[in-house]
Amino acid sequence: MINLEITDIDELAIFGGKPCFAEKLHVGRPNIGNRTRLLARINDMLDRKWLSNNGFYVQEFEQLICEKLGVKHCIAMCNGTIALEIAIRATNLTGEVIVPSFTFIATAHALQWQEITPVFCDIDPISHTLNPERIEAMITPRTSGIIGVHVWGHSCNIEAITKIAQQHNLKLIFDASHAFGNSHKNQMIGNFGDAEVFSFHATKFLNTFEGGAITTNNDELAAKIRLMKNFGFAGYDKVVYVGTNGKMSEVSAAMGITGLESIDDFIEANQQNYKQYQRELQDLAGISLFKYNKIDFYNYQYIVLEVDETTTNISRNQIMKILHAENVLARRYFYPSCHRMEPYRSFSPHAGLLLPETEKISNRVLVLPTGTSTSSDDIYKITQLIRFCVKNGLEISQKLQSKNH
Ligand code: T4K
Repeated sequence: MINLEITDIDELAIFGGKPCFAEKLHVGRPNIGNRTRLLARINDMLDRKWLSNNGFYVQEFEQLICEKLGVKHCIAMCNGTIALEIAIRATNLTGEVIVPSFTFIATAHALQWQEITPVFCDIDPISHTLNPERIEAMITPRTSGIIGVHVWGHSCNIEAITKIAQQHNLKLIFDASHAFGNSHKNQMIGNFGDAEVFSFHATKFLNTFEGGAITTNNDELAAKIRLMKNFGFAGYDKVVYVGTNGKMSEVSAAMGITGLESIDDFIEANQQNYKQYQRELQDLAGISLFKYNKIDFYNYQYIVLEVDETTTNISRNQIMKILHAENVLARRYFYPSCHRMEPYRSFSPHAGLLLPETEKISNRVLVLPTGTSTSSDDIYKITQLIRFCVKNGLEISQKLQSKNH
């Protein structure tokens, strides 16, 4: 194990020292499966001369996902955002839809893109997902549905949200972009609500370069989604529905199938990384790592730190700046939260008054590098840097302020 050589705050890169890492360390480095098998699939795809439009590999990928998740239908798509848009349209959402503001902007945009108003609801401070106790107060006569987001792969309080949706006759979709391979009380994510939506973007635990999918156990809805993602074509020369182009390409599906073969290795690497971060930060006052329960499966795709500045004397933003200078590109997901981004900020400038936990959490979280390309030495150095920042919190913070950082 290497030692972190910084002993004095002036040795930090932000104050002119040499960065701890020669190369940039990214959050969201892609997990890549077996290259030989991927390239063999791509060669085969080229030989078949079939590159898109519900090809051989897309069908295999969808089948594998159905088997893995124990769900009836999987419709693969070109990305998670289009999948969300299609799920929203296929479930007839209109007017207003209740969503968390603490999510990637795509969740809100997928609604607004279709002139449906996202109504932001506060989150639970522990799970970072929709707080069911806050949902009913957001329902109006225009509300047509709820979209819960399994943030960091931690499932929403599915039972409570489903009950509210049923009582108020609302459609229910889950944005499961972070939750591929995860479970909720012995059932795989992908089986809940009217439909669930996955992202297989390059930065996701399982990636298809760009990609996404909708899963559902509803036959009628699945048939409609299939039409919608292919311009509404129900056969040659026959369009029966308004549709768009949401198709996944063959090369993406080949990447997805190859990734699925290595999924246990990805989880193992992520879990080991998570445990190491946990071990090395466990006794650091003011710093906590997002917790997962012990009952469910997780992909541990995100390492999420919460910084309590009242204890650390150094803010989340200051720690991030220091890490960036050291070439650790930690990210403030999801800051600012959706309600503070356009157009939502202009539409509803006071939304934050109803979102105290969202405001608090979005000012505290920092996402750190993990995945198959993050080594144990990297994690050791990152955690030592964070420990150094907290140990010297006041001094560093004052020096940063004096230099207008
Ligand atoms: N719903 C939720 C809850 C989501 O989190 C997302 C996506 C969606 C919906 C929409 O799904 P998609 O339409 O994207 O399928 C990144 C991802 O682009 C985005 O997919 C993801 N959520 C979000 C949480 O993170 P950015 O704006 O942070 O991306 P970017 O380009 O800054 O990349 C993140 C880090 O990954 C960087 O440090 C660079 C590194 N990276 C990125 C790529 C693309 C690599 O090392 N290699 C790569 O190939 O949004």
